[in-house]
Amino acid sequence: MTDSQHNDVVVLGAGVSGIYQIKRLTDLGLDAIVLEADEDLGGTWYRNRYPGARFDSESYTYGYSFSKELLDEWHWKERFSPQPENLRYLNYVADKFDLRRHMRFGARVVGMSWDEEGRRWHLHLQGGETRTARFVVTSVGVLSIPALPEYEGLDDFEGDAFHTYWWPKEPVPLAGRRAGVIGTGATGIQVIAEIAGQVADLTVFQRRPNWSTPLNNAPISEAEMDGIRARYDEIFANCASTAGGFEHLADRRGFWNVSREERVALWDRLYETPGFALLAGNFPEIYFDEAANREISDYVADRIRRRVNDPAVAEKLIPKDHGFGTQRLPLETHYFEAYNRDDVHLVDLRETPIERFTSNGIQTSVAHHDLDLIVLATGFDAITGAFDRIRIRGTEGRLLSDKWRDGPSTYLGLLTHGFPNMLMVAGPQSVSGSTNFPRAIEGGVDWVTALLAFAYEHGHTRLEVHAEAERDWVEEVKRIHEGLLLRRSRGWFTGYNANVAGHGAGRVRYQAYFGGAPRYAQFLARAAAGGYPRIEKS
Ligand code: NA7
Repeated sequence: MTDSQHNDVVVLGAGVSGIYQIKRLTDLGLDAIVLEADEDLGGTWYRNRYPGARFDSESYTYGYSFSKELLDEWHWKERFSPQPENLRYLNYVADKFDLRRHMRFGARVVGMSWDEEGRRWHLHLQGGETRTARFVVTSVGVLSIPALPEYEGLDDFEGDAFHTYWWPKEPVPLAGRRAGVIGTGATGIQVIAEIAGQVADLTVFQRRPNWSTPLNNAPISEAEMDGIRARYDEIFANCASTAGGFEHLADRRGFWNVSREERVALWDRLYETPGFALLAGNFPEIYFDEAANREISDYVADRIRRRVNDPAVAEKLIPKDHGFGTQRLPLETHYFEAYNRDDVHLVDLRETPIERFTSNGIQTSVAHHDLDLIVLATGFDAITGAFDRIRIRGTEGRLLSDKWRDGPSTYLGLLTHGFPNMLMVAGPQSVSGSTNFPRAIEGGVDWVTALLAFAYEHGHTRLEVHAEAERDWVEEVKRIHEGLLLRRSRGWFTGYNANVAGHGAGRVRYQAYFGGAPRYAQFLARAAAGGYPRIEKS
């Protein structure tokens, strides 16, 4: 045991949000430190090194907006930048602003308990070290706890097997190998499209297909980048004005006010437009009107049929259990064409389930698939998983994981009653999980920073949100959720992952706020106005 060290603020996690949070706190002159469990910074972009990992957000909408100098210096090389470049970017930011000196790596916080008398948090690190902090800001990520499937014999497999999140730093040989991919979410779809043709043979084990539309990636030349730099103010203003935090503007003509031909003309154009165009540039009715949603779903299904040669395979790739845009939409590059290759095979796990892993492959109910490499793209214990991994004890010794057993309960995703002085950036029930991540976390970090500045200015050493304010927010989260077709979907947005105990049982966890970025920003502004009236301060 080493002696306890104290800071004004401890930030948990050095990913996209932790990096910006420490910048703002140290600019304020607070004594703040980031504790990061990994051996370096970057979070999602440090971890996810699997082939094909890249942004689905336009790169220039993903970068930080806080520094004009940074915006002027950085050249995004591709419209949707790949993982190695994204990690370089985050390192560049940390080095440019000299933030590493405020970060400690290999520092995993496993417990945190509130000391009412001392008005501080006691933090317990793996290895026995303890520290204290007046305030703790969690920036632990929404997709930072991978979920492994519970197949029999998982450990018997003697080839290489990796969850995509834990993909090794050293290159994994692909040429000449027989690969299997389990999972067809955003990650699986990126991996499959990337390694098809690189490996000798690829078998995709699909439980449920996802809707997916073309990414339409392209390089960004120097001249284009100059144009983007000149437009940054407009780009960020556009992002702030749209529900998803992207530049794509929804079509407000009214789904039923235009003819079917006009709708299809729009969709034809959006299908060829980069990024989430077909999702975010569409008629808002597709999110809540069943008939509208059916029509766009049929349109995207036809697109899939046109791209996949074998009609039986095409049908298996078309979701039948959820409509377009009601789960997180994966974006793809020649994904559907991969299935036209002789060396790519689709196994439908609903027809022929996996029975077990063997020493040299996967046994389904009808066949054994010989494999050298298995890619587990099986998703995450999303949004609340990272909180559950820390034993967080609030007032009266109550555990946060007990409070949130049936789903999180927060005020704006930023605070939770009974856990004073704990602030969450990208917390559950914020828009961070449901919109363009950096755009959302900048708003969250700025809000948290302003609250802390307010507290220090007024000499407050204890901040706790009123229970009633939290109830009101949870009601808002539920009300928005229930008005959308996504309420019936089974993706991580709504808290489902059958690999996480209790999260696949058909019970919705209101984990994210789907009211959109502008509405959320209004709530943030109102919450701060008049000196944070719904937060008890002393
Ligand atoms: P997702 O979107 O949660 O996808 C996980 C996929 O893995 C999904 O297709 C699952 O099928 C499948 N899965 C999970 N467990 C199993 C088992 N046991 N057997 C077969 N298939 C399984 O995670 P991603 O990593 O793709 O994406 C997460 C986010 O990262 C993404 O949205 C981006 O924001 C970045 P299911 O649908 O449950 O039937």
